[in-house]
Amino acid sequence: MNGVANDSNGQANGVKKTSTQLQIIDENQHFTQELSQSMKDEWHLADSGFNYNLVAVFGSQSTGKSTLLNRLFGTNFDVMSESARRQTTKGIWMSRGKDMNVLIMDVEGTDGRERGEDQDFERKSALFSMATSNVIIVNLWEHQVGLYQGANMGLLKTVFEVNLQLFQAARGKEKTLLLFVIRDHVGATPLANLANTLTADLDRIWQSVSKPEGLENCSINDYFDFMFTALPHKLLLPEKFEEEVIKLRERFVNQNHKDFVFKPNYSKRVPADGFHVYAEGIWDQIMSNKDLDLPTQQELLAQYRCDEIATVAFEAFLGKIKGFRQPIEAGKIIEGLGPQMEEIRNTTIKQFDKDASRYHSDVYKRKRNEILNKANSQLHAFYLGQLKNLSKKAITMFNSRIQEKLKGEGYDFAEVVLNARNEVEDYFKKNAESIVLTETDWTYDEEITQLQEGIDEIAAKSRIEETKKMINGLEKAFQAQINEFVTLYFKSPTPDMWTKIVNKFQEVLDKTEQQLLKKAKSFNSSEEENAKSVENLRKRSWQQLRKKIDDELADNMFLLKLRERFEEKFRYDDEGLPKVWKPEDDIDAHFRKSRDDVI
Ligand SMILES: Nc1nc2c(ncn2[C@@H]2O[C@H](COP(=O)(O)OP(=O)(O)OP(=O)(O)O)[C@@H](O)[C@H]2O)c(=O)[nH]1
Ligand SMILES: [Mg+2]
Repeated sequence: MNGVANDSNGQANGVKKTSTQLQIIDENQHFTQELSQSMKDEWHLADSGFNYNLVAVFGSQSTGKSTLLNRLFGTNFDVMSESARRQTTKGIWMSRGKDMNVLIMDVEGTDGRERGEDQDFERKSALFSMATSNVIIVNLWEHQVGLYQGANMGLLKTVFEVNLQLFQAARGKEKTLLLFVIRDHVGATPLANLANTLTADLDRIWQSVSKPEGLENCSINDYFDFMFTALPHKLLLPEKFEEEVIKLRERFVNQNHKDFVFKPNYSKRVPADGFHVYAEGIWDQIMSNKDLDLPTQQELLAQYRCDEIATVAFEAFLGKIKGFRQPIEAGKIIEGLGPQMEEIRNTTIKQFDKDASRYHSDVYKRKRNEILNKANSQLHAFYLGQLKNLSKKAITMFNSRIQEKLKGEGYDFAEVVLNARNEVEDYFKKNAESIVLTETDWTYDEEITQLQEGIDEIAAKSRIEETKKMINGLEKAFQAQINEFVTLYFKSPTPDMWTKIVNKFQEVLDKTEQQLLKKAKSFNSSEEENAKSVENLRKRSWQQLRKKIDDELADNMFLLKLRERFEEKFRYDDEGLPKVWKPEDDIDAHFRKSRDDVI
């Protein structure tokens, strides 16, 4: 009954697995969806990078393959019960060797399928095993050795052909180890002789394999290394069998063993965290009957995995930079933004490198560039935002610096502006430089130019205002002086009064002009500007003088003055004492005289 068998295999959703082994390819040639999870949670190999190996077993049906694997690696693959005597292993099973970073594949025995079904699955499983395994155990009975036409030989021919297809380009560089395990070795024929017979057969099979163009003369040793070993009958000599198995196990676990099986050039260079993707990709390719070449497969795997790794790293990156947006948009300047961005970006790249650097190096480098550029472009927005805020701050600083300095007296405008400009430009440059990340071509030349333009604008405005203020001050002082001397001259007019007024006016104007030119120097005013200022000053001072004189000569004012003078003459005597009128005085005559004097 199926139900019983399924229960013992822990079947769920059509996938057969127990806690430690997984049927990665089932009888219907479907690939499991659980490999990734098993790699992680059951076998704990997903993080082991290149530090794992893969062994597959080939051989005829019911030759004790599963039994051997279980003894060698401490696995729990199903074995045929003595009483049932029927095919046990279907499809391909996988498990992790006990206490070792080794994945074991128990492959369905050859000749297991009905006649007429051809060697379809045999070829497919051989392709799959060759593309993934470092070591292939070829399991055969002693009595099968030398049977050149035997079932095993057909399998080996398939293995060779398939291998040529896969590793053409890697000739001599990447190899696979074929470890022949001769079972039920009686001992009458020494192992060395059996090995020789097998080697001769292998050569003959190799000759019969049709080689691709250009590889007609290639040697079997370009692609394979061979090892031969023999085991006694497990049932008849159980202790001896166990002893030999323990010895054989050493070759898989002891790196210092002279026959240690896992040489570096047997590795298929698939990082453990990408194994499930790679294996499934290979199987898909085999199923769709497409030409399978490993370099392409490795590149595809690298693209897929590097993208996956990049996505995870980039999501973490986005989470970490989220906090920058709000303050920058609000116009704030983030302290230490440069080092913070650098740190976040480097952590992201490191996270990516950790897993992705094991993959196909061109793909990895390309993807690394991609994620670096993506990260940089995200950060660039913050860079520009911070520059903008820095520039605003620099302008504010400039403004308040000059306002502060211009409050006092006796400043040199040009010097005030220059000092403030240097200070804020230094401030901007220092802070801008601190947010330029390594491995970017970020610049802030344009921003500096804009800042300088902003400063120029403020300085120009301020210069105009300050010049105006300075000229106003001079004019006020000038006006005060005019008022003073004109009033004075008008109080006691004399015939040369007008000449005196004009002279005095010229004298004060000359002095004021000199003051103006002296002060204009600190405003960096041009000759043209100075000429214009002087002209204006002259024009306005004339106007002021005119106005003052007009005021003095205004009707009421003038009459008042005349009356004052008349009264002085008429009512007071020559000593300035009030006149005492006597009856004989000619008041009329006195009145006329006083009036004429005044007019
Ligand atoms: N003669 C002999 N029989 C063995 C040996 N090891 C195991 N057997 C028996 O051979 C039978 C098949 O063992 P399995 O380990 O299931 O063989 P298999 O090659 O995995 O079989 P399939 O998966 O069906 O192809 C079992 O009954 C074992 O007890 C051995 O060294 N010599
Ligand atoms: Mg089996």
